[in-house]
Amino acid sequence: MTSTHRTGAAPRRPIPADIDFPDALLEGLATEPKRVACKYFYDAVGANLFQQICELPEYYLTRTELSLLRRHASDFARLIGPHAEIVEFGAGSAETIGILLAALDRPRAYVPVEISNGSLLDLVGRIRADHPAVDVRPLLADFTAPLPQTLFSPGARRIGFFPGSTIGNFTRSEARDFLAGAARLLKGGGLLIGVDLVKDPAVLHAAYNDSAGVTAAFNRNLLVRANREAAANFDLARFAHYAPYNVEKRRIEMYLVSTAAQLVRVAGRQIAFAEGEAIHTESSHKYTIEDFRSLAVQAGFSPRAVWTDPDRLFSIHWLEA
Ligand code: AVJ
Repeated sequence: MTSTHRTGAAPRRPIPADIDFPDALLEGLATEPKRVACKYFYDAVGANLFQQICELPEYYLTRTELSLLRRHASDFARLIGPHAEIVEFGAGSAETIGILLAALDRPRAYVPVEISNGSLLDLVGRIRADHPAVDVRPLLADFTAPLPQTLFSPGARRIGFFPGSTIGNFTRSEARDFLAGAARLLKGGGLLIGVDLVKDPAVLHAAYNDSAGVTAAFNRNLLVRANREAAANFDLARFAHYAPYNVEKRRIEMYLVSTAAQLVRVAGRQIAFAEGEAIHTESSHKYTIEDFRSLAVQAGFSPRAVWTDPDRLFSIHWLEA
């Protein structure tokens, strides 16, 4: 429901993740090394598994961010000011945005930008019920595409909200590009963003290799989804969840590793896997506070306040645009 904003480019309607999955899957499996974009994790089952991940004892991200949001809500309200219009990049949880909306002084509008129709409708229903005074304007779009300035009412204070360390799914240069676009969109306002921090690799490793196996199920659900939606016949028992921490790139990398030489049918094609060959399914980059602030400067923001927990697990940054 939005069009791109690049001058000279023809307006393009975003393709919901639900529709282009089989094509994207085939394309990713034809590349070397094989990969599938992490946005395809979030079908209904995957969204539910992610909820379960957020409640795992090892997965500190969500719980630490929620406690930071609660603890510092009045700081955010003071910095953001009255009558703000909030655009959220990706439809997060109603609980997370709810903390912010409840703390703000008469927020005028809330614009969740999300590519999955189901998640968007869910979120919108809950926010309209809980915050009847806020004008909720959902946008079914890929938040990585340039968003139109007309998202906001003329003269409104523009605030971006990007929680959950979703920015970690971008490489550093993709993150810089995304932030540069956000800085242009939010000019005169700012961005409140949650960023996971570099820490003891053992803590990071445990967060993506939980003992209950929920993250493994979340990763393998991509294959379940392929079997259902892309006429595939992946044998789940022959793909291992592998999620090491890459120290040099400061990121968790998730893979599905073929434990045997095998042929898999996907949308009418035969895809060959060598024994030990992997599909790269996600990267989750970690930052130091200084590192992230300098990235924000490169993108054209002025980093102001930053909040972190006593164990320095997670950070929330206020960047002025
Ligand atoms: C939602 C992208 C922040 O990278 O930690 C959780 C997704 N992947 N466990 C993350 C995820 C495996 C999560 N983000």
